[in-house]
Amino acid sequence: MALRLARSRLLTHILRGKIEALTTFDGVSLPNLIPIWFNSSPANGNDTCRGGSLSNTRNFCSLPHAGSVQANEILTQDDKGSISQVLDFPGGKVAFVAEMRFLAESPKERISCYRVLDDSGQIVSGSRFKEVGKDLARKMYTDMVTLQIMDTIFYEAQRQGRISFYLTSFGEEAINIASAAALSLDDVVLPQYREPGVLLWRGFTLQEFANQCFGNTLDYGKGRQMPIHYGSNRLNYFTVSSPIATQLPHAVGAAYSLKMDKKNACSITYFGDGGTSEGDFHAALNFAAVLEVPVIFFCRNNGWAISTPITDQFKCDGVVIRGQAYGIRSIRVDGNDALAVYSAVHAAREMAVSEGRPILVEALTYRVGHHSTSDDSTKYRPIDEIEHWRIARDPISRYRNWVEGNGWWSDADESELRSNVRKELLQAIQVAERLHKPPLRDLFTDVYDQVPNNLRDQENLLRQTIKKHPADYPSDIPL
Ligand SMILES: Cc1ncc(C[n+]2csc(CCOP(=O)(O)OP(=O)(O)O)c2C)c(N)n1
Ligand SMILES: [Mg+2]
Repeated sequence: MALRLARSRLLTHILRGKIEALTTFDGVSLPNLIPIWFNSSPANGNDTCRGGSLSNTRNFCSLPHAGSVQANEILTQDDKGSISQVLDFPGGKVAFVAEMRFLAESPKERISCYRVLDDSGQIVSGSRFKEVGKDLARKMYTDMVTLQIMDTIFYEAQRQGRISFYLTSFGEEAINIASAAALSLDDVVLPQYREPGVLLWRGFTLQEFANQCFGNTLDYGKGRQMPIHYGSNRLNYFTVSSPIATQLPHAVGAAYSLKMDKKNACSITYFGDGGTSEGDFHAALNFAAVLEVPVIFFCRNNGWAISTPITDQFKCDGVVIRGQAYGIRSIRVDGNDALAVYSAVHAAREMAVSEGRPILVEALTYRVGHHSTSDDSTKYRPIDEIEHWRIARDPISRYRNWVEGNGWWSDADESELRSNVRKELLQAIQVAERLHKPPLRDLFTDVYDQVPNNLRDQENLLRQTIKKHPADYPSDIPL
């Protein structure tokens, strides 16, 4: 290959005069002027073209022989007038260099993190952000507190054995509410499971949350999902996906459909740091970049995937850096700063919708609660670490300081809000608990238009078993 390059350099010098007359040097390539062979020998007819995705690129892979990759080398002239060699390669020109240079495994400095509010809730001087007026600010604060109270009470209800499972968003209230506030209702949400605040923001009532957690007749999923697997057609919110990262490719598909229908909307998908270890994360980012679809990938990097810390999960600088690798515009943001999250998602949405492009947002935060009610996180992480984030980095009190500083919130507002939400939620739980469960038959419907024989057989078997052991059958599920 070195020989071929040297020979082609000689050739280019000979042809320089002619080339300069023909080349505009402003990005116009000269496809067939100075072809060179590189990469592999054309002699081996069995070789396949490297990189299947390139095989349909004309002039690049010399099909049907597919023995080598043919590239076109052209001349260009830099600002100082010296001649350098560049390769006109699909995706843009690549400069040749004499020096053998490996890309470093990581940049010298970690990618910085955008924030608007400092730890005490003061605006950081020089910060640029999207203005939040009084009504919006109060609603954001109200919903952050509501989410926290909802988590506390449902968590207790699980501990009392009234619901089977629960999962809190403690510490991630700003991510939930501020990102939701920056979206439009037409935007399609594909959540993981730690984002009920997005649904709350969109108008899901405490009664609707309670109906789902208790799996009663008013639960939209008809009691067939575990608690916290909320979903709402009305609010453009896909049902929560617990198999990690499956929602990411779905979000790309949803965005592609929005693009084809020329809708003024995007899709947004939420996922944790753990989700980035799934193949679906990589496939989704790549598809989104190549298809140029309006999707926001919102990663809640909360440091832990159940008991796996991020240091056991990836070696690179978090998640944001991977956006660039896939050709996606990306930002890292302080996930405990509601104003920063709001501004970043607002800007991300603008770009996604108006330019038809994917955006990756990595929010740095911390999962203050246990992973779920099936977990005890003190077994694998220091209590000091949890307490530091719970107290010193709490997103709600930080944001409250800012809202209060503007004169938009008071102690009286605070106690009224807390007592109202508590009352409303306890009432919702009582109602939800008293309602019947969906009938047994619902277990077998809604997947197929006609219930197939194998499911009918299962239903019959179940009914026979219940007849044999009536005492073991829960009395609140109608037969
Ligand atoms: C495909 C798959 N693998 C494993 C699990 C078990 N699992 C449930 S939650 C979870 C951790 C996910 O962590 P992360 O994505 O960081 O979200 P977080 O819980 O921190 O919000 C795992 C491994 C699963 N649900 N699905
Ligand atoms: Mg996590």
